[in-house]
Amino acid sequence: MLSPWSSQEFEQKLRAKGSLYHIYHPLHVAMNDGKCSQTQIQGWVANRYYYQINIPIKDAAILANCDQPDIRREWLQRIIDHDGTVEEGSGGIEAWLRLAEAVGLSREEVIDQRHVLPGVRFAVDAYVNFARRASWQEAACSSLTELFAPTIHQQRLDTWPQHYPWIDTNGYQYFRTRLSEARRDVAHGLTITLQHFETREQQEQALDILQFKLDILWSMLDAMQLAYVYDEAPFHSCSDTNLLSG
Ligand code: AHQ
Repeated sequence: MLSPWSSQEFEQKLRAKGSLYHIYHPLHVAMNDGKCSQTQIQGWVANRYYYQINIPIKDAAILANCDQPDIRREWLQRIIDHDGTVEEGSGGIEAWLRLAEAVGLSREEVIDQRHVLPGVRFAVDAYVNFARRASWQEAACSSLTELFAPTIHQQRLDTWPQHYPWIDTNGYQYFRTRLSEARRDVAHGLTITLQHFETREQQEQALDILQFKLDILWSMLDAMQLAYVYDEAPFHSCSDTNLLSG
């Protein structure tokens, strides 16, 4: 029977998963090296919209599973961060639509999800469905990929303006806002995780949950890489005649 890691060791193991974060995915590397075309940036923004609109749904699933008012009170802020308040144009989803317009997409073509790739949809839906059936503590643990998120948001703010001067800088508000929101969210998610997963077996399960979420983020970019970099979107190799033969 293996003894549990200390809190410090457990946190270190969680942070070490950062080596597998999607900041190292070739599409993100190309993006931050200025190697992406406008179409590739637009594809990423339109597909990530599906992730953004599902975060509040995921967080609402966590609230629904959580029986502790003090945890719910704090977790509720995440939904407000994305859905905004009655104030016109507030919230992360609105900010993401401003990013969409800043890269040359229309609100309509993003909101109607016409560009969302099957692989992106499946990965995001897997995250929401996990949060629905897992315990609220397990779902809180899965949000800890945000341990690594401030770096990726900062990297976009540091590199995109000079690489992509055609992007209206008003679109970057989302990344700026997430710098502080992610840090606040992570502090809460980490406290829950370090306290809940006590035995060594539970701590190992927490690492597996974090790996599951890293897989989700990586798989989303794999679908986009195939479609927008290799020009091999789903069904690209099917000929129209296949459809005619019925
Ligand atoms: O914009 C992001 C965001 O609002 C969230 C919520 C959080 C969660 O609950 O899983 N994760 C997350 C992430 C956001 N942006 C991603 C990016 O690369 O811009 C990173 C992603 C994450 O690391 O999980």
